[in-house]
Amino acid sequence: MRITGWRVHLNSPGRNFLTLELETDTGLVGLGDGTLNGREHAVRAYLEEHLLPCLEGRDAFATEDFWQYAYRGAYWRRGPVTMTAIGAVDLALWDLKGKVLGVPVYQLLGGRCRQGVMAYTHCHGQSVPALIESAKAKQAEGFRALRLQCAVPGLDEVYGAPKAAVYEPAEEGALPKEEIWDTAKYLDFAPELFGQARAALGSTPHLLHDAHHRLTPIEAARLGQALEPYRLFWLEDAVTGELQEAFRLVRQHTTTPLALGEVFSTVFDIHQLITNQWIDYVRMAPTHGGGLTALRKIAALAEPYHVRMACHGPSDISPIGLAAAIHFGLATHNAAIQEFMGHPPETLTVFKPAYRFDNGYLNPGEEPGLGVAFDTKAAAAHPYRRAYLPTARLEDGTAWSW
Ligand code: EZ4
Ligand code: CO
Repeated sequence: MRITGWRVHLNSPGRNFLTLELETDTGLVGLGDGTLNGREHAVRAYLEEHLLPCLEGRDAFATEDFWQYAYRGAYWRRGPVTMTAIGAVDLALWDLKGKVLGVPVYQLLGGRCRQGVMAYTHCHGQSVPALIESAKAKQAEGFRALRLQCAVPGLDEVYGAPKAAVYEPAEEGALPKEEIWDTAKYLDFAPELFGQARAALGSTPHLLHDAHHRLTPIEAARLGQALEPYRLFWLEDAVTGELQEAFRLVRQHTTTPLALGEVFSTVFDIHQLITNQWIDYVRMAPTHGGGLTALRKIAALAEPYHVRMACHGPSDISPIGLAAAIHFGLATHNAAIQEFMGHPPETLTVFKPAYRFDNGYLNPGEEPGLGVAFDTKAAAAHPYRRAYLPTARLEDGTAWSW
């Protein structure tokens, strides 16, 4: 099976997605996800101008050789744009391998090692009672694991708790929105929030929380300690991950499990965190971490250290990327949980996934390949619209991490 051509689609069915179609001499087409929220054109250009022209005529079965060629051959290594472009091709190649062999991708990755991949979903509210109501509604849909994000008293709008009914981080508009952040207000409120939530929801559901890169290590340590009585499944992105050894300090002070890595691109962003056992969960997704080829190796490194995989799965990973994560989660022994926000109805008029959520678990389905159909005509009806993720500033105007 040889690669004969490609098409890159940048569309906005509900939100922006970058989708790769890789054509072969068999007539089969492989699908990859290259969506990098707010930076879609950078990946598109990387694919169209730099990576795809090198693939004409290559063996589409040679996933490992492709990955090594694309990574080593770039000379300029790593980074989210490069690794998302490599990931898009890698996913399309795994999709093709499954399609030509007639098996779902999870069978190529080692086969099923659990009945389904436990999903967690997003719950948010402008007040604690509203948040608890949202959590109960998600429990009624079958979710056993809930990410709780709440408005912080005294702050206008914070990450994960939008005033709008639907959480969609990227906003269309001329320039990125600026949110005002105050760590002291947040740290005072977060333990109270989880105290009330645990009391209202009982001991059964797994509760998760995302601090979204806003704390210093000592602040994260304090938060982790304060949340210990409420038995979180994890505290995510407590500190930005650029400095891996920052987590040594957090780890020394708290038994709250720690998750990190949705913005990471390669194993070199996370290897010290894994081998020092400074975190418990790796949040890298196939889409942004260089594809399934790369993620399998990270999982293999993490396994003996008791670190587990938990792929990022917001709406800004397309159903193709999410399907890859679900196949990976089903076949990887040290995969723990999968983020599952779902996608807006408009998105699902273009992408038709075979994966299903049922009674708290995700299954990828038995379609050959990744199991997602992509309707190019329907996609073309939704042209790309520039959108940005927000930014953050402290109350005195200091630029901060969003
Ligand atoms: O803010 O994907 O855990 N999930 C998250 C996401 C991110 C968005 C950014 O594009 O943190 O909601
Ligand atoms: Co996150």
